[in-house]
Amino acid sequence: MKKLTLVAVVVLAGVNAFAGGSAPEPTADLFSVGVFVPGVVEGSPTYELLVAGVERAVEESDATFRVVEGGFNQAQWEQAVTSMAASGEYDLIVSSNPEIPDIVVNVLAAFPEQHFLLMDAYLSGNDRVHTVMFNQREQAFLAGYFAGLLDDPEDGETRAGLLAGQEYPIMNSTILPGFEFGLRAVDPEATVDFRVLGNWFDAGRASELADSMYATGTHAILTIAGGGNQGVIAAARDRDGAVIWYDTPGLDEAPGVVVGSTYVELDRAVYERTVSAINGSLTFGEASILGVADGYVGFVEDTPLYERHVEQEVRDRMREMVERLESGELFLEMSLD
Ligand code: RBF
Repeated sequence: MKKLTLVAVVVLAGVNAFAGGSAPEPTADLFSVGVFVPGVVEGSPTYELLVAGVERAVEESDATFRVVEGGFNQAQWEQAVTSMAASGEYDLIVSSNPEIPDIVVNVLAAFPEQHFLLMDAYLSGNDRVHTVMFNQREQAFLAGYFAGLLDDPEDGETRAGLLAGQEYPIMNSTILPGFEFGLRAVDPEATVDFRVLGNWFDAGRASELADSMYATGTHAILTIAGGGNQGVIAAARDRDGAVIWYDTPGLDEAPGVVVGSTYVELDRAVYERTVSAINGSLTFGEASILGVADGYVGFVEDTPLYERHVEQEVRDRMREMVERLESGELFLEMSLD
């Protein structure tokens, strides 16, 4: 993520807020955007995309924004969002994660005028809320298919790992099954070694878990664990394993170690919608789901590191599969819980 010029201000115990970019302090005249990050930005690809997209929208418009990090104590999030709404400071509060709609509905009961734009979330028909969900079944499927192609058929069984920061409905109903489905598209007998870190920050523990996965026959691990992702990279270096990145194009994270990456253009989606909200043209009450055929989800192919570290045959088979999704010939339905 591009580093912002940040001014730290503590607004709530355990919750950090900072004013972003070159934008001045919010004033009554300018459209004001508050970004609530359910966690911390650094180390979480999905939140890096969120802040980058809003920042770009605000920079290009006459608007201001402030980022509030909710931290890792999820029990504090509702209070933090309530405080943001109660301040009356924000024309729009932007946030991201599948659990946020429940919090927002509670906050709206007390502050019914507040408008919200929620990414990586789904809530239809609430006239204060616009949501965008990404097709994580397709995204995880691509990661799983790639993991399967990487596995050497000479090894016998096909096995790949998935490390999640925590278990949550979309992880269990969509991401894990999508990953497994992709893996089994290569080898119907393949198995997933699914592990849960229990938080979104502990790189030391993530490294231990990844180490035990690599030691027991897993060659590639898809890591969706926030700050824990760095621990997976460390274990992969020790064990000569492979890492698959998820939301941001991740091959640069550790060249030759992170060998594959899916991407989601959450930054573009939130940019477009924040601009619409500033212009007064965003439709609240609307909920969309964007996938590969819409151009918002994909697999990173267009980079020299991919060509350098992944065999031509694997790249060709990946291209064929991505094309099937892009053309709509193959579509994997996203379940919503
Ligand atoms: N993903 C992260 O990368 N970092 C986080 O701190 C984080 N916290 C989450 C907290 C909750 C309660 C839930 C449901 C999901 C969280 N995610 C987090 C996962 C995120 O929403 C998304 O599914 C993944 O980042 C994959 O796109």
